[in-house]
This record gives sequence, C-alpha cells and structure tokens, in this order.
Amino acid sequence: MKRRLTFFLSSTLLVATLLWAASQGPNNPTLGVNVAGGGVNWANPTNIYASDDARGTAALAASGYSDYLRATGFGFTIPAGATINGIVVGIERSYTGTGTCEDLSVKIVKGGTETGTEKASGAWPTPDDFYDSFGIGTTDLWGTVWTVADINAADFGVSVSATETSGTDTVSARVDHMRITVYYTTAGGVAKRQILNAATLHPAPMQRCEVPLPVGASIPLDVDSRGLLFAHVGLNGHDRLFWVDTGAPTAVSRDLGIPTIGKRTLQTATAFKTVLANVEFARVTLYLGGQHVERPVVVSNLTYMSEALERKVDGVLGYDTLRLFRRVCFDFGKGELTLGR
Ligand SMILES: [Ca+2]
Repeated sequence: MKRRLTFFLSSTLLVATLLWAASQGPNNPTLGVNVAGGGVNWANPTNIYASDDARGTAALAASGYSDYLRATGFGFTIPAGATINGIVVGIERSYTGTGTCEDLSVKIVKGGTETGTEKASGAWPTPDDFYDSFGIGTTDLWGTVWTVADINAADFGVSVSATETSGTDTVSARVDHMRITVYYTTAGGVAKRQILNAATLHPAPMQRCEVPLPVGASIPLDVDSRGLLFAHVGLNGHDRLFWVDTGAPTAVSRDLGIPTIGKRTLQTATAFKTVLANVEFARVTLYLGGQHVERPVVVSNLTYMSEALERKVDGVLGYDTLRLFRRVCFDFGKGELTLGR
C-alpha cells in the first residue's frame, strides 16, 4: 500500500530527562608531600604542581626505593548527586642515571590514605619527562567505590613511589607534574528544551492536498501563535488534548492512570543525540475523526512537556499513528487535521 503524507510537518519538542556524562580536569594538586615509609625521601615534593621542569626528586641507590610522593588538594567540584565513573591520573616523570627506574607503587589516595588497585606499570621514561597515564578509559575506579564527597575532598589524590631495578647502578627519579581527571554522570531534570515549529522549519507554503479527502474524517486542529499544533483526540472514550508531533512516538500521560502492558527499550533520536530509554507501554483506542485505531503507545510523565508547551497536554499524537493513514492533511486555514485511509 502506498502511504503518503500530503503535508509533511515536522515539529519536534526536545524535553528529556537524560544522563549526562561529564568530566573535570585534568586538575593540578596544591599539596605535594613525602610520605615517610622507610624508603628514600622525595626532595622538593611541592614541585609537582605544574609541568615546568621543576621536579620532585628521589636519589635511589642500587635496588633502593623511594617513599610515596603524594599529591592531593586537586580542588574537584563534582556536583552533588553525581555518579563517579572513572579516574585517570597522569604523571609526568623521568629518571637519570645508569641504573633503571621503575614503579614501585602507584595508588589512588582516598581519605588521605593510599588505597585500591595497585597501578604500578613498569619503567619510567629516560632521560626526558613524559606523561604516563594510569586508569583505563573513563570507567576505571581503581578498585574502590567513590562518593562525590570523596573526590571533592582535599585529601583525595594519588601517590607514586619508585625503585631502582638494575641492582648495580643508581638513578635519580624525577616527577615534574601529577594531574587527575575525573569522569562522572549526572542525572535528572530537564536536560534540553527546544521547540522547532512548523513556521520555522517550513516558512514557505507547502503543497496542497492533491486528492479529495473523506468527509467526516477530520478532527479540529488548534494552531497556536507559535505554530504548534494541538488536536482533540478521543482516548479510550474520553476527549483528550494531544500535541501533534510528527517527530515523536505516540504517547499518553501517566497521570491518566491507563494500565500498562510492559516495558520496551525505545530508541529516540533528538537533534543532539540518540537516546535509548526503557519505557512503559499501554494499549489504547484512539478516536480520530470518526475512525478508531488500537495502538500500543508510550506511557510517560508529560509534565516537562506541558511546562515547555505552556499548555497541559494529555498525550502526543506521533508519527507511528499518523503513518497508519494513507493521506494526512493539515489544513491550517480551516484548523482541521484530516486522516484518510
Ligand atoms: Ca613541576
């Protein structure tokens, strides 16, 4: 069957509660200290705040090892309620000397204490400084759990210690800079609102309906001053106000108390991104201009949409319902939406 939209109208309202992935950093430390632990002390531990070739150093004898060089005071301001997803550390470092310098330990500092997964990874660069990265991608939590307060705390940070591994020669271990990036997700609220209406998308007159439409197959169409379209639709025998959106799936307000029949994962694409949402469905009967169709529809909280539209709506009349008809005519002059099979 040939289906055709005599008018193609696209009005899309983007109102969504989304999860937003975000990051802070790389942030620099404001405190560098030597943590006494039986190894060689770090000289000038406060030189690690910036990449400026001023370095903290530890002079290691053959098979010697250093204490921890601990960096804290990173000044993170992760928003309350966020979920911490990953921590990535960069340590700009090098060594000089005829021996070999390797990690003894690289650990995250939580609550002022070295903790979690051992990230020691091997040999240090020589003789030039280089950033070695610790923490894989954006989802490495270093073997522990984090609250926002843990990350924002002044005693959150990272520590590194070095060891000479040739067993015969000496090295000077050098750290120029230590930095941390934190990846997190925020949730809730209206993430983005944008209304694209018929007038802005299609300022020029569109094609006329080419064929006669069935008499009595029209429903009143309310075109407001912004070019947004509203239609009175019969829903399970009740008169309801629907916003007409050819870019959205048909939906009904959760407030109506219509029993749901299950959940599905629905992929929706906005102008900004594709969103996978686990949404509830209900089966309803829609009365459209003397015709009725039974449809599975999304059941959703339409509060944000009503706020954005500045008009309380009970549902969205979307593409999946309109496409059931061979001819769909938006008559702005008469204020009618006519649906022909
Ligand atoms: Ca430095």
